[in-house]
Amino acid sequence: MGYRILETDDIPAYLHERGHWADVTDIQVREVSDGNMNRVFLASNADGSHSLAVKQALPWVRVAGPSWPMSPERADAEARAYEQVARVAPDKIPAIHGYDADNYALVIEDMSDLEVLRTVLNEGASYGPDTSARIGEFVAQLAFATSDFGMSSADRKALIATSVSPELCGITEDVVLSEPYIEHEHNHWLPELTDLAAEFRADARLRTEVAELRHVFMTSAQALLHGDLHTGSVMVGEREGAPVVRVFDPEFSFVGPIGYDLGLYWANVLVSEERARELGTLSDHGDQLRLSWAAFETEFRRLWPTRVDTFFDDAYLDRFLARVWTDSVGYAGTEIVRRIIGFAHLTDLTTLPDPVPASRRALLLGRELIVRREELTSPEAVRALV
Ligand code: SR1
Ligand code: MG
Repeated sequence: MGYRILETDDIPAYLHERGHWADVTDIQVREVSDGNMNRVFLASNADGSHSLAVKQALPWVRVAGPSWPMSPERADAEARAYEQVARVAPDKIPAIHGYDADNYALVIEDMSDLEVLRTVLNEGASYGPDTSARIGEFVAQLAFATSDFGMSSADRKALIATSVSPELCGITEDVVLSEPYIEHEHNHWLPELTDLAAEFRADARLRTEVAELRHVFMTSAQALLHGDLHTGSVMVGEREGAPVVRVFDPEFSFVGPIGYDLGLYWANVLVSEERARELGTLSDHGDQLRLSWAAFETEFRRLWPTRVDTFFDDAYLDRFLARVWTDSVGYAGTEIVRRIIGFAHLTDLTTLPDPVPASRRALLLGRELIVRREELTSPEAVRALV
């Protein structure tokens, strides 16, 4: 049977047919779609002993509707990415119960006992000691395993070929890495930011720096990325008394520059900090960039002796990590900017009683991160700007 868009009422029979649910008289389903792109349903039985999530890609961008068509094949990229992460960091993603390529639907672990990191932070809670370190490790483990250090050159070529994702990369090249710096119908901003939006569009230096980051995004094939690693792609909580961090939604996955994953996380951390500053709820925000970088670097260096190609020497590792750092700082800047004057905004700012001061501060920080990334060589240097 071909592709059909699933509705809430279809889920019981769907899960039964796919072998995930025995008793369809004991199932409750609700739609919990939240992100920009897809539909998500949660199914559970009456006593809560069995529950699953179904995520289906629609043939359009969910929040825009059919006027913005988008191939549902993005779900194939997501399923492939989960397969790669499951090899090296299975503890940091949800359990995957199955992928239905005909319907572009993933059946995954129900994580409704956990919370989206952005929601936790928006409510004024802290990150806790583990979250950013786990994210840094996640990026290092996925990146190392899928780089030329973790795979043979031939296997890498095959991975690059199977991970090509032109449509989703096209979204990023447009909505993140160009549209905010030109006139575009997708862009919108608070009226009080019109002066800065115009200033950014007229800033030739800024445009050239973004052009470079965009070109690196288009041409660098360092490792398989998550591709959209913002705080809405991370679930956190506790299970059996231990902290749990799960990264999900890797539909933007492709082989690209590692700094794009770290940079996206850092941008969302920095924007969340501006929200907390505005509300007077600052806690451990200021340490998260450093913690995630330290965990990334430590894990990457720990894996380095296992590299498959020892022509890459220790001095090259230092140079490589320095390049990843600089790219990350730049991509953090582009992610901040696009979330304020581009298409997709962040609830961190939009739900503030007065979003203007924090948005202005974040925009200016974003520009600094982009244009001064080569001189910002440490977490402390970035802190000094914040
Ligand atoms: C048209 S999609 C806009 C954004 O939503 C996704 O979550 C990605 O962040 C993308 O850039
Ligand atoms: Mg997403």
